[in-house]
Amino acid sequence: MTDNVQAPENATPFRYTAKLADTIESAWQDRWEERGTFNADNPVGALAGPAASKEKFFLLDMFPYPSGKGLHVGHPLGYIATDVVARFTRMTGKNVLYTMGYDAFGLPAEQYAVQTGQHPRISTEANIANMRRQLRRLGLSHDPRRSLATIDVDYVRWTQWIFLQIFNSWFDPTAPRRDGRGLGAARPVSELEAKLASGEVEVPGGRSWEDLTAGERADVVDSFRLAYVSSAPVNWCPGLGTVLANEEVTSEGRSERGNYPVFKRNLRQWMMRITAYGDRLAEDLDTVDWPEKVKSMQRNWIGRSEGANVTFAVEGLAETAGSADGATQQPAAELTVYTTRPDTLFGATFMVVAPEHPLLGGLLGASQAEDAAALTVPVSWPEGTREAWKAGHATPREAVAAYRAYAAAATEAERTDEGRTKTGVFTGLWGVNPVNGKRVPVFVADYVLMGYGTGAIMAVPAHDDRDYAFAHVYDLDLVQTIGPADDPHGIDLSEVAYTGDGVAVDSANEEISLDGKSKDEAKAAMIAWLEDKGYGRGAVTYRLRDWLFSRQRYWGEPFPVVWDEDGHVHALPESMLPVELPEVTDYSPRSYDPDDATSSPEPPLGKAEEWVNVTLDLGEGPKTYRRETNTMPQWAGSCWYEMRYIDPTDDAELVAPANEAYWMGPRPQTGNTSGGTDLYVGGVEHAVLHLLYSRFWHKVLFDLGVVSSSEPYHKLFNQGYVQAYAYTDSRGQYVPADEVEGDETAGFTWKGEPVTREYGKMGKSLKNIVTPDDMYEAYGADTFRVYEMSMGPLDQDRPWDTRAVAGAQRFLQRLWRNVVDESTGETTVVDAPADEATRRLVAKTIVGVREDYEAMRLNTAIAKLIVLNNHLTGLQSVPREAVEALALMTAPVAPHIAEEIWNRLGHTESLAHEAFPVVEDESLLAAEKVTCVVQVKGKVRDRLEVDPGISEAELEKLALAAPGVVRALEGKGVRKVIVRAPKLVSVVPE
Ligand code: ANZ
Repeated sequence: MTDNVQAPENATPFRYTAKLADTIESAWQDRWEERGTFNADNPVGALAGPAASKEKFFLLDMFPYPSGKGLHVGHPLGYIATDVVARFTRMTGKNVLYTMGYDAFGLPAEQYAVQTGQHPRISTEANIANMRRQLRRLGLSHDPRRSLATIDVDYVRWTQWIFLQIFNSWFDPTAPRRDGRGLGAARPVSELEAKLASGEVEVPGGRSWEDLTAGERADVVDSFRLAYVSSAPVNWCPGLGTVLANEEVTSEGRSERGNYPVFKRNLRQWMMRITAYGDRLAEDLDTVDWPEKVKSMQRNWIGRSEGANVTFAVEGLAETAGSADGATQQPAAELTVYTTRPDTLFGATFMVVAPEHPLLGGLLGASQAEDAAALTVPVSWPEGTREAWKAGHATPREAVAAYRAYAAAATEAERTDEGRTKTGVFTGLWGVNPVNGKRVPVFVADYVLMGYGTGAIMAVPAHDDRDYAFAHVYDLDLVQTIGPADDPHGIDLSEVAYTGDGVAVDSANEEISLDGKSKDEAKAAMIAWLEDKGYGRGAVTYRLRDWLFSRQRYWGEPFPVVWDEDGHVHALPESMLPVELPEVTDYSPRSYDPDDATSSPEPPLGKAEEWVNVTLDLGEGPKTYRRETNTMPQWAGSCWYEMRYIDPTDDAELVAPANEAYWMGPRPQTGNTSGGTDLYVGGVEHAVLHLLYSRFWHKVLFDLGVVSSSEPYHKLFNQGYVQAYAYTDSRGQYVPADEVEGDETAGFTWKGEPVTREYGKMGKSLKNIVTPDDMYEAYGADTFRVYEMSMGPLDQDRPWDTRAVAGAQRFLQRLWRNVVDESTGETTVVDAPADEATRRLVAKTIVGVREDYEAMRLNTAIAKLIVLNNHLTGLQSVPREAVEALALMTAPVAPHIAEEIWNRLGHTESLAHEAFPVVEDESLLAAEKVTCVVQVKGKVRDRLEVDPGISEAELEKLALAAPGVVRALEGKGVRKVIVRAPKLVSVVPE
C-alpha cells in the first residue's frame, strides 16, 4: 500500500506522514515500557505500590488464541476500545489494571506438531511473540508484568490446583451460601464423609456406611465429587482421535475442524458437576451488568424446568417360539420418566426411552449383534401388534438392536430436528401407568435424549407436539386431559396437539381428581398424590449438562491425579504440582478409520510409559500408580486467567486475598454486590460456554473461601465485528479486494473487468485480508486506531474500508499542524487567552467527550474532537489552552501523537496520568444570549439580552415591559406588534 498524499520529504520534514508517525509511535512505546507508565499497583506483594490507595478499575479483554496466522484488522477492535477506556479511566485518577494474556493450549498447535514432529510449545511461543509484537505496535497501554500464557508452567500449576479444589469438593444442598443468597454450596469432601457416617447424607443404594469396605466408601465419595469420572454419551471423532465438546461439532454432525464424522459413544470421561450450580448460575445473573441478550442466552442454555419424576412399573415378556401365548413374565422392572406436565398423566398412552437407556442394556454395543445380546428383556411381538412396530424384524429384540445401531451414528442435531418424521421401534416392554393401571407400550426413539431428565418419557400425544408426531406415525392412541376453560371438550385433535392452557378433564381415579383444576393446580395436586403414594417426586431439570472435561490430546493441562491398581483415583498433593507434560517424540494420537464408530480413543499420553507409570508415596508408602492420560480442555485455562493477572508472580497463593478483594471484591455502594472485573469486552460468541464455565469455577472458589467475589465479570460488553467486502469476477473467482476500483453507483471493476461485491468475513480465500501491519506501514497506529474507533457504534458490525482511513489520517495531520510547523518543527501555539467562542467550544467538547468516553460511544467522541480541531484550524493562531485540552482529550484514541504534542508544548511527564480536562468556568456552558432590538414607531427604544431559542409570545411580553418601550408609549395602547424572534420586535402604538 502506498501513501498518496505524501509530500516530498525535504520540503516539509515535519509533515505528519506514516513515516513520522512510525518514528513518534516507536519512540513513545519504548518510553512507556522503560518508565513502566502503565504498571498498576497492588495493595500487597511483589507488585505493591502507592497507587493502590486510589480507586481501582479492572478492565479485561477476552484473551486471544495465538494463531499462526497472526492478526487481521478485525481482531484488535475490542482491544483498541478497551485501551481507550483504560487510558481515559487513568486520566480520571483511577488505578487501572489492564493487560493481555494468551489462551495458548489448543488443537492447531498440536496438529502442527503431529505434522512436523516439533514440540507444540515452540510454535505456540513463536505465535505469541508475533502477536505480542503486533499488539505492542498498536500502543496498547498494558501492564506487561502481568501478561501470561495458559501454557506457562507456573500457570498450569494453578490451573491444576483449582482442579484439585473442585475434585476435593462436593455440592452440599443444605450449606448456606457465603453471600447469604440461600442454600447450596461447595464444601470439602471431608465434611461429606462425616455426614455419610452420621447418616445425615444417605448412602446411595441405601446401605449403611459402616458396612462398606474402604474401596466402596471411596466409590461413594467419588460419586459426589464436583469433578468425577462417568460413562456418558460423548462425541467420538475417530478422524481426529479424540472426543469433542458439543460446540466442536457442526450441525451436520461432523468435526468443526477437519470435517470428520462424529459418533455418540458412551465412554468413561472426566466430568464437572456444573448442573449443581444451575440455579445459582441462572439466579445470579441478576447481580451482573450484562447485555440482556447474553443473560437470556445463558438462562436458555441452563434451561431450568420444573416437573416431576414419575415411576412406571414395567412388564416384559420372555421370548418364546415366536408367539405371545406361552409368554412368561420377566422379573418386574421400573422405568422413571421426567415430565414437566404431571397434570397430563391420565393422557399418557405410551412411553419412550432413549436408545442408550439402561433398560435396553445400557451402553450401546459396538455392533448390532452385541446390542441385541445386551438387551435385558428378550421378547417376541405381542398379539395384534401394529405392523409398523416390526419394521421388518422378526422380534423386537432385533428391531431394537438395529435401531440402536442407527441412533449411535446420528448426531444430536439430527435426532432433535423437529421437522423430521419421527422414527422409533417397540421394545417389547409394557409400562403400567400408576394413575389408572393401564398398560402402555414402551418404545425406543431417538428424539428422547439420554442426557436429559431421566432419558425416558411418558408420552402424551394429545398435548405434546413431538409425541403427537410420533403417535401419528405409529397410529397410537390420543387421550385428552386438558382443554379451554370455556369449552374443555371443544378442541380438535385431528391435525395438531393441544398444547395450550386450560382446565383438566377426564383425569380422575378413585383417590384423586384433577378435573376442573387449572394447569398449575393440577400439576401441584398430581405431584402431591404421586409423592404420597410413592410413585414419584417433584423434580427440577436443567437443559444444561455436566461439563465434559477430558480430551484425548497431548497439548493440554495434565490432570493432577493418579489411578491405583484397584481402579481408584487419587488426587496428588499440592506439593507435587505442577504435573508437567512428558517430552514425547510422537504427538499423534493412534490413527483410526474416520468412519469406524466402534473404535475407542487412546490418548497420546498413554504412549509415554515412563511418565504414565509412577511410584509415589501418597501417604500409604511407595506404591505404583498410573497417571491420568487424558488432558484438560482448552476452556480450563480461560476459566480464571483474570485472577492470575492480579497476582502473576504469587508463589504461595493463586491470588493474595487482599489483592483479589481490591481488584475484584464486591462494591455494594455502587450496586455491585457480587464483585468481578469492572469491564469485560469480547465477542458475543462466548455468551454461553466460556462465560458459564468461568462463572462456575469462580463460584466454587468463592464457596471454598479462595475469593471474595462470587462473579468473575461484573460488566460485560460485546463489541461488533469488522467485516469486509470481497469481490468476484465473472467466473466467480475472488479477486484481490485492494485492487478493485469504482464505487456503488459507478459499479466495481478489477483490471477493467466488472466484478461483483459481497460482504462478510475477512479471509485468505476471500482475498480481502488487511492486517494491522499493513496499516502501521501505510498510516501509523494512531490513524488506524482513530479509523477503527470512528467506524460506528462499538457494539455493531462494520465494513472495513481502507479508503476511508484517509479521513482519520487527515484529522491527525490537522491536529499536528495546529501545533507544529511542518517545515521547521517549531511549536506554533500562542499563550494569549482564547477567544470566547473557542473557549465555549472547548468547554462543550470537554463535557461531551467525557460523557461519550464514559458510555463507550467512542465514535461520537471522535466526531466532537474533529469539530474542535477544525475550529482551531480556522483560527489565526492556535491558543495553547485550547490545544492542550484537545491533546489530552485525543490521547485515549490517538495516544502517541497526543504524547508528542504534549511534550512539544513543554511538558516533560507523559500525559497518561494527567487529569482529563474539566470545565472550570461553568458559565461557558450556559447557552449564549443574543441582543434583541425593540423599536417603537420605527425608532430603537430598547435592547434585550435573550435566549436564541426564545418564543415569539415570550419575546413580545418582554419587549412590551421593557422600560424604553413603556416610556416611548407614554401610556398609549398598542395597535400592532411585529415579532421577529430572537432579534427584532417592532411596536406600533394606537
Ligand atoms: C409428558 C408431557 C406432556 C410433556 C405434555 C410435555 C408436554 P422441558 O420443558 O424442555 O424441560 N422430555 C423429558 N425428558 C426428555 C428427554 N430425555 N428427551 C426428550 N424429551 C424429554 O421438556 C420436558 C418435557 O420434554 C417433558 O415433559 C417430556 O415430555 C419431554 F403435554 O412429559 B413431557
